[in-house]
Amino acid sequence: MDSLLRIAIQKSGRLQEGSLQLLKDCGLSISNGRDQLKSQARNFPVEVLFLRDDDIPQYVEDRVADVGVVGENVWVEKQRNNSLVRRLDFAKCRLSIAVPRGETYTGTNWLKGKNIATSYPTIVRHFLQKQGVEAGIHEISGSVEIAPGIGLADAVCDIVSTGSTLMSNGLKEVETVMNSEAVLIGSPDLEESKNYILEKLLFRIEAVQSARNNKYILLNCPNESIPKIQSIIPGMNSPTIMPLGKPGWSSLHSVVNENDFWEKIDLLKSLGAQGILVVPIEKMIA
Ligand code: PRT
Ligand code: ZN
Repeated sequence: MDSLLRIAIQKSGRLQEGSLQLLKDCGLSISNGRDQLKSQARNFPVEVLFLRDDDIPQYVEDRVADVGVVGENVWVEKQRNNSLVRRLDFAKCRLSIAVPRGETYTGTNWLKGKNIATSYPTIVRHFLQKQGVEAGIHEISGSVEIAPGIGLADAVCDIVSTGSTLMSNGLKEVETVMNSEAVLIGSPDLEESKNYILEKLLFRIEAVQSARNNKYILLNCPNESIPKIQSIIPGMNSPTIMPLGKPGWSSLHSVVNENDFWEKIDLLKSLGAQGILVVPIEKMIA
C-alpha cells in the first residue's frame, strides 16, 4: 500500500478553521463532515484525523498520527516525544499570569505562597522554578478566570488574546509566561516514505505563508525615482520595470512585506509614485 501521512488537527475549536484553511491553501481537498473522525485528501497522500487538541501530542507520540497541529502552549505543557516541525503563524496568543485588579503586584515575589489556578500546571511549575518562587498550583480544566472571584485561587495563569476575558473578571495581566501560536509537531522518527510526503507538504506551507505575508504592488513613477523605489521594494529578486506611454515615466511591479507595508507606501508616495495598486498573492515560491 502506498504511504499516507496522517495529520491530526483539532476536531472543533479555535484551531480547527485555521488548520483546515492551511491544508486547503496547500491544495489539499478535504471533506470535513460533522462527526467525521478522519478524512483522506482526494488529491494528496494525506489522511486528516479530527481530535481534541489536548490529545494530539500523545497521539503523535504513539504514532496514531504522524504529525499534528496544536497550540504551542499545549505542545509545551504535554512534554511528549514530539518535535516542533514548523510554526504556523495563526492562533497567536500568550499564556499569562493575572491577579485581581485591586492588588499591588510587586513582581514574581508577590506570588510567593499564593495559589495559582491554571490548566497549564507543568508550564507554570517551570516558570516558578525559574523565578525561584514557591507557590501552590491549582489545576482546573476550564473557566480558570473565575477562580479568584470564587476564592479558589489568588491568581490565574491562562491564555490571553485580547485581554477582555481577564478584564471582565476583574483581573489584570502581570506576567507573560510564554507566547504561543499554532505549530506543526511531528514524530521525531518518521519513516522515509512519510518524510517525503511531509517535505512536499512543508514546501507548500512555506509558499502559502510567504504569500500571506506579502502583497504584489504595482505603481507608476517618474524614471528618476526608480533607483530609490527599487531599494525600498526590491521584491523577490528585482522589480519588473516597464516604460509607460507617458514619456519619463515607468510602471514598476514588485512585492512588499505585510509588516512594513504602510511605512513603505508613505515613502513611495513621497518619491512621486502614483496609481499604486496592491493585490494579494496566492502562492509565493522563491
Ligand atoms: O475541545 P478541545 O480540547 O479540542 O479545545 P479547547 O477548548 O481545549 O481549546 P480552544 O479551541 O479553546 O483553543 C485551542 C488553542 O487555541 C489554544 O490551546 C491556544 O493555543 C489557541 N488560542 C488562541 C486560544 C485563544 N487564542 C484564546 N483566546 N485559546 C483559548 N483562548 C481563550 C482563553 O482560554 C480565555 O478564556 O479565550 C479567552 C481569552 O481571550 P481574550 O481575547 O478575552 O483575551
Ligand atoms: Zn483542549
